[in-house]
Amino acid sequence: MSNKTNKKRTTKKEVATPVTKAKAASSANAIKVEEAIVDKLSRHFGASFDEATKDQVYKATAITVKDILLAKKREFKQANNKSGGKRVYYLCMEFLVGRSLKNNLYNLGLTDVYKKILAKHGYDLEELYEMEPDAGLGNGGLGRLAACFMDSLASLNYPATGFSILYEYGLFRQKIVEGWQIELPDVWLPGGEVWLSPRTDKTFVVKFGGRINETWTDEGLVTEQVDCEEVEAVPYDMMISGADSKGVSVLRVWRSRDIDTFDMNSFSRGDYARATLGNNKAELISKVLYPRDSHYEGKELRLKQQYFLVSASAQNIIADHMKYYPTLDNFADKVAIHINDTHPAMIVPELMRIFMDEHHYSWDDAFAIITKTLAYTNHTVLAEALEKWPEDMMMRLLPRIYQIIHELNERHCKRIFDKFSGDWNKCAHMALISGGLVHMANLSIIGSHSVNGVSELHSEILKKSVFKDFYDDTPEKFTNVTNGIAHRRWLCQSNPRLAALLDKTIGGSYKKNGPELIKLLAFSNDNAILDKLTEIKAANKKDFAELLYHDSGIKLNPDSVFDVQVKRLHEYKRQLLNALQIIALYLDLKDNPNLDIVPQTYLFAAKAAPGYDRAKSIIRLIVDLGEEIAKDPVISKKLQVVFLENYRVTMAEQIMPASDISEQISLAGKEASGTGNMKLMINGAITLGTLDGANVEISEAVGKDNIYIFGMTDKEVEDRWRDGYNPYKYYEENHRLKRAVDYLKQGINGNDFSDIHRYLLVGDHGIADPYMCLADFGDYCRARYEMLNDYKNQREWAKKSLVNIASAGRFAADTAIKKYADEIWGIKPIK
Ligand code: 26Q
Repeated sequence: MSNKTNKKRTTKKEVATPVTKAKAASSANAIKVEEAIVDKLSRHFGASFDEATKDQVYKATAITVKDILLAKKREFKQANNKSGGKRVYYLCMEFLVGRSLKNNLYNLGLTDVYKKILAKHGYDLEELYEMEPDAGLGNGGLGRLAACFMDSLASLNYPATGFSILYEYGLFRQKIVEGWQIELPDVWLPGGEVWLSPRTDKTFVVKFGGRINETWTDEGLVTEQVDCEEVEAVPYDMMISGADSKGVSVLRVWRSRDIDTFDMNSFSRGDYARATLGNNKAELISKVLYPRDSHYEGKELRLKQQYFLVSASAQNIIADHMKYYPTLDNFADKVAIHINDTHPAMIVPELMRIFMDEHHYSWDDAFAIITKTLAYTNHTVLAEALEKWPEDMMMRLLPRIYQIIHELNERHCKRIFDKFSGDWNKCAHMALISGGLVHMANLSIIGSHSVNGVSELHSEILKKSVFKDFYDDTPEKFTNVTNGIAHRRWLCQSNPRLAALLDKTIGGSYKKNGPELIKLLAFSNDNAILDKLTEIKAANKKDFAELLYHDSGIKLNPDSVFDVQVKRLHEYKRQLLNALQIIALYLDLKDNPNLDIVPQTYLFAAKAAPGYDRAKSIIRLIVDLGEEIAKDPVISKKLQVVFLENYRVTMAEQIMPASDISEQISLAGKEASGTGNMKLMINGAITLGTLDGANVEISEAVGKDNIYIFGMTDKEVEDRWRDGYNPYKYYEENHRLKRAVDYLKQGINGNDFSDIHRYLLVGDHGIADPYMCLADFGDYCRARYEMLNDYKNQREWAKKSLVNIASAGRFAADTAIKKYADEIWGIKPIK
């Protein structure tokens, strides 16, 4: 900018206009920010910009952003206090936050300010982003959903706190060695800690084990837990800014600490090792995230983690309430608490304990208030994922919680028995305790006023089958809230080229109002825009190919179609079905290398739970298949299969914008919702999928010409089971399928996969082909064939892509959050 313009800007007349005011504010901002970074560098690292390392500059920058967030949060909290409104507390064992610097700068509208200042000192902001490790405090969909919700809550100005655990190690880092997944610890704190503010003044004590003492005093019955292990819960706050809003969400994560860190007796005896032993025991609770999803495992430490989260959070919520009100009578008017999946279900008995033992409420009064406060979301229908904890473990570890659950069960079973005239079957299904196990989903339902699934289909399945008896009992509790994604992160930040095109065509209002993306439909016959979409996708694919080459030396052909299946590895998600289809194509090409096909690149990324052998051998199959194909100089020009190591939020942000085909091929009725399907859709990928989870709603939104649906419906799946499923029949009937399955036995890349062959045809420790890959194979190939044929017409393809982008607005997390706020939590935005 010339001096002349600068001078002009300072004339009296112009200073008064809003535009120049904003500019002046922004340069004042810039000066403040620059000073702040210099100050942080000096105070934290004793360095100047010139002397500091890149890591130090990242940290100093992050700390200045944290300071801005703190100030913003303080103002937001004051406004909330003034309004006396209700607040939501979102309890979840997982928050898969990913990186924070880019998201917070974007949401604060400060990206350009920081970019300029850092450039002035020779730093590229994009490069600084790369210094930040992902906060991987979650397994997958559940944890990422919680993180997206924090973003929306802040952006819509809802007062919200997320509660979780500060795992020292997040989800393991995945390495692939000779086709096998190896798990390495995820050490994220050294770079991630800058986002956490310790609140050592706000600790709570969580009790495990011991005995329950009941004594009658003048004030009535006093219940105490004695001879128990006491663990201190220390809160750390992570702030998440809303976009273009006053709101900041607080994610409060608890770290466990031994109260008695030092054993003086041992020390005096000279046993120094034993003197500090206690330390490690309590700290174990927040040491590591359990890497299992979709499969429950009754490990004692996990139960301790769950109660640790629940108890610290419940005490915190009640203490906060009592700071402002003299009573808990109005608790449900001021507080909404969300149970995200059953993992925090012990909040029900924990609140009962605090209400009765500490605030002397009667059972009935406590229960009435608590159920009005709590709401529960279910995220799975898989039987093996439903949590059931051994009764004796709970009795020993959490004696008071067990007593309360026992009493809840007695009262609940009696009521059901009376209501359904002695129907024992119903009682057995709905009991909180049966067969020596505590059923956490049943506990969550009876403790909540609202129960929801995460897609329309899933919520229907809950009512019709998984929770049918509860639905018959209290139909008014059941509802649906379809999942959503933080579209500002998954579209605006990860795909800046597409965001710029949208800004130009439909304006920027979709950022605050996702459904406005629908305005893009007006351009569906505009060839210039369609060509631009094709160009953007090509540029994104090229970027991704370069990044991958730089990071791992793998070369992709950006002119091929990028077919993407990225998600956790699970049998029900059917990565194996995709692999079988690739094998069939590979064998076709071996027969006829001149086959006229669109060149195809299959990109897989998935972590398998460490003990999940079947999932691990499917990874190995995909890796070996990729290597085998790569050895063939002719076929590899048309077909490439790549398994990307260590899938995580940051990788997802890079891959979504570069995808053409979105594989959403779970067996119908198994995927609760899926959210990767939404992220791919909003980036213009077209879904190849079954009528499962939110795919059903995606299909309704885009119309049948803009999605490729195949396979059985959930109803057909049920019928097929009932009639007796026989995978052998499909194997015999479909020549390509038979060849592909038999090829597993022949050896791929020198490795034998007859275990998978057996699994599909005769059943390896169980029924054959339990997720019906063989039944859906034929229709999958049919849909894929049509899809690839349509891909050849790039204009038509771009049009489908445009319709997908335009229709993705209803899957913005903001939409889901508004529904939770209005219909479930009863909270209002702060003015
Ligand atoms: C339970 C007990 C012990 C140890 C671990 C667990 C555990 C941990 C994580 C059980 C399940 C999970 C995660 C489940 C999950 O991510 N579910 C996904 O949730 C998404 C958000 O609603 C949906 O989109 C997916 O369909 C669903 O699979």
